Amino acid sequence: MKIKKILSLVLAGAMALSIGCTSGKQGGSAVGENSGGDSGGDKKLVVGYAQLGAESEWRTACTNSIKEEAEQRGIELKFSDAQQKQENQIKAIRSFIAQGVDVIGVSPVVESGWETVFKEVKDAGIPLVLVDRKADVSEDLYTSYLGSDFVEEGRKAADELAKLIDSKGNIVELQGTVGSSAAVGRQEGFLERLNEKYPDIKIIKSQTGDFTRAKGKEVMEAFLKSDGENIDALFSHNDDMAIGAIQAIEEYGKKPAEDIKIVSVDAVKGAFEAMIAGKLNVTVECNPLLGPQFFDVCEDIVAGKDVTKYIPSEEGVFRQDTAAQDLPNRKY
Ligand code: GZL
Repeated sequence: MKIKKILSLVLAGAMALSIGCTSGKQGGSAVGENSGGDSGGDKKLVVGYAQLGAESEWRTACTNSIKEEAEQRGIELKFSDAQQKQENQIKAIRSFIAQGVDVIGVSPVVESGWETVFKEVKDAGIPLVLVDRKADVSEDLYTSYLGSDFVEEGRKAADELAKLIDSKGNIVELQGTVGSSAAVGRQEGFLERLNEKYPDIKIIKSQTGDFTRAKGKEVMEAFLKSDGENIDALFSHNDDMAIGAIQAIEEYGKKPAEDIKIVSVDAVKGAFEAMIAGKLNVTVECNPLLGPQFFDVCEDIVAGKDVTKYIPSEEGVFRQDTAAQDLPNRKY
């Protein structure tokens, strides 16, 4: 066992050396260090954060919240952007182990494939915090999960869509990243509510747009090509894909939010701008401003305090009729 542990640390050290380092605010695609901590002074908290990518407005807001909060608290943040590739997140986590950080945070890009590396984190005696997205691992491999109830977000979206189409009609669905807890949960909640309450709403097409505007537009174009005259509404797992779909609907010659009703998730600024322009009907909030909660958990763990296993985010629903008065109050 001892040999194994030494070997895994040597391997992790080698990984750390093999990963290029970029520093500063952007994070780059490798392990970087922002200017969170100053050079001297007493031992400061050192946190490694394996972010999954920069695919959406929501993700950018989440990253900014993490970096700004670390800066404000004088925490040394080692940050990596995996560009939506799980292997890059795993490399970053191994690098954090080799650097001996105090706590590791990760937003798992997909739910599966984490058991081995999370065991390495545990063997290294480093607490692990799941942020935003969940991982399919046993609970003893992470200290805490903080993020949204994606299933509830899906339920809310179904109720909002039903109101817009009088509980009947054909809809298309733009799913998020395949295998991600956000997409899995939102689809689960949406279907559960349809089966429970809305038998006359039919999903005629459903496909992933990987949470990006470009892919959302591309998939919506395909939906319109095959079923354009038969679509009453769109459920999009995030605002970025919905904004891409809005462009596709307009280019097709229909009015978004009128001819085709649209409900999406996140409540980023772009969604409020689309609602004010009359092109989006509803967005279900999913709070990305997780920096303060995340570093509260990190500090509590290091101070030896008990932390709860699941820390849910508080979230609402925002509609077209109040978008103009809501927008000035939005923080992301
Ligand atoms: C949700 C988050 C999702 C957002 C998308 O917590 O994981 O990923 O809904 C983002 O915008 O890409």
